[in-house]
Amino acid sequence: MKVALIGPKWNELVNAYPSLGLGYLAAVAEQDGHEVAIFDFGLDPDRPLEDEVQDVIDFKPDLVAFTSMTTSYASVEQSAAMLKEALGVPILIGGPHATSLPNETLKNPNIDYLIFGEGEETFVEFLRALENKNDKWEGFWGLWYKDEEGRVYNNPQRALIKDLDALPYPARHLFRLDEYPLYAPTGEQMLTVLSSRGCPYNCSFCFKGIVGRTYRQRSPQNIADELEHLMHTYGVRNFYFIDDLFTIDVRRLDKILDHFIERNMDIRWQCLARVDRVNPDLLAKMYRAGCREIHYGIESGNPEVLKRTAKHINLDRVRDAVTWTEEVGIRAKGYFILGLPGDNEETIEETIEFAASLPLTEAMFSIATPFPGTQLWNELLRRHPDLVYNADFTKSYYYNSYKSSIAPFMNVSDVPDDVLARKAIEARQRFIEAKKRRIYRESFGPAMGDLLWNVAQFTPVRKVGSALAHAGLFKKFQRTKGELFGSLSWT
Ligand code: B12
Ligand code: SF4
Repeated sequence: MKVALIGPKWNELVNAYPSLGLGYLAAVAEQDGHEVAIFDFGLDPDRPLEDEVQDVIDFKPDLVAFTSMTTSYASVEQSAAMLKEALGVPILIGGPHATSLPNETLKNPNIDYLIFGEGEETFVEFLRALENKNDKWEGFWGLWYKDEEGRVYNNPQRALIKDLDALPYPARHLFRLDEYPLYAPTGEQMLTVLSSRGCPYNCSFCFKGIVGRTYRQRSPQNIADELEHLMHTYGVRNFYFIDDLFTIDVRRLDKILDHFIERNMDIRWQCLARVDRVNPDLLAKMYRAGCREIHYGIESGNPEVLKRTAKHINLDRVRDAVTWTEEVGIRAKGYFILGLPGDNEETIEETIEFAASLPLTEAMFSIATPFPGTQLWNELLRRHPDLVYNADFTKSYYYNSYKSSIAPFMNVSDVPDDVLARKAIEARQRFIEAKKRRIYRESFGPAMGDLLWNVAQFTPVRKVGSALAHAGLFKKFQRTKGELFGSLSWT
């Protein structure tokens, strides 16, 4: 069968990395003998949807299959209507949005089938069944479908995949890999990798419906083999582990690091981690194995608000983890959420101050958005029982450019919308200022650092200082100037 897998558009934002979900689905379908093409409409936000759709029509697929997050679902609806009219073939959907709102999704007349949760096994069986003209879908685990009157039927949910090593590597050859704007700080290309699935925690803002709470992991050998394969195939040596929890199983991680070190893999990588799942020894070894950046979910600087996220971390541990990370030479990036339940102007101020006080290389401030299927969504429903899902979630993107105006979407805090939007922009500016000031203090000592910082607030003075620093006149300053100009210690 000819299968078109589609990643939808995401407003005016670029899909910065290929969907590994689509990559895994394509890989298992190819392994089963199907001809697969991946169309990532989100790679070029400015390209008209009509042109994207025409590419799919020209491919002449027997099946069109969409992935979708809630933020990009409105674009799926548009594309599905165009493709149904032009091709008349079955249309299937899977991914976080379909799994969080399956009934609502299947109400769309152009969407015929829905695969719930983790997709590989159901997808392969579905393709086989479709090819064999089987249309008895009752008892087909993981599949939702409709009858001719449009009534929706659901089958039992399929169990999570146990042996992740048994999956083929994602079919990266089907993406236009060179065009994704994902780079290491050195400007070199970076690829994403998934070494585990699932997370046992249940934070209030996080959607857990796909990979679930059971932590499943690939073997260290299998992960190191994939990286070597990527190095040889694409000439890439920078990697981003997008696992929810890369560091949760310290024994497994230790073995992964051994592979990287013993195989002499000249790689650089970054990962996501919880602050309570790192320690100084582990971080030092991670550095030796090529780790150069860790992203921590810190969420709030107010203990009560943080507690309500059910993240189960505390501010002391945050400070320790970030400090240890920076001390071993790994860049630390912090993710913060403004406008959580319990947030008021004071607690938001605490979050901004806390972020500014940490030795982070980077900080990202998002505005809380209650996605369907999360605890935040349930909290919103409790407050507004009549609330219905509204495809306007498209507008909820908060990877704000900080230039365009941002508006909170379904605000769950006690802070007015306009204040929240203003604070999100202000938070980033204040973080950057605080970081620069910290570097002055570290380079010249507290008193001299403060003095120079104050003087440097005058633009002409700052320009001269910058030029002198570049010329190597301030030896101590030279040591850290990379950080001021954004290129710290990746090599
Ligand atoms: C990497 C990532 C991103 C990347 C996207 C890369 C990409 N192109 O996919 C970036 C950074 C751009 C991103 C952005 C956002 N993300 Co994000 N992201 C992730 C993350 C961490 C990993 C995704 C992944 O690769 N998972 C592993 C693969 C194997 O799983 P999968 O993609 O879900 O695919 C499997 C199944 O869903 C299913 N499936 C998926 N598609 C299809 C299609 C068919 C036809 C079938 C049969 C099956 C199927 O089968 C796949 C294989 O098992 C997940 C968290 C997570 N644990 O998944 C969040 C997650 C997907 N993101 C989320 C959110 C909220 C966002 C943002 C809204 C955040 C924001 N700040 O704006 C944006 C929206 C982007 C958009 N395009 O609309 C939520 C989604 C919630 C929702 N209801 O939509 C998640 C689940 C995080 C969470 N736990 O809450 N994200
Ligand atoms: S935010 Fe992170 S730790 Fe919390 S449930 Fe989601 S993946 Fe797990």
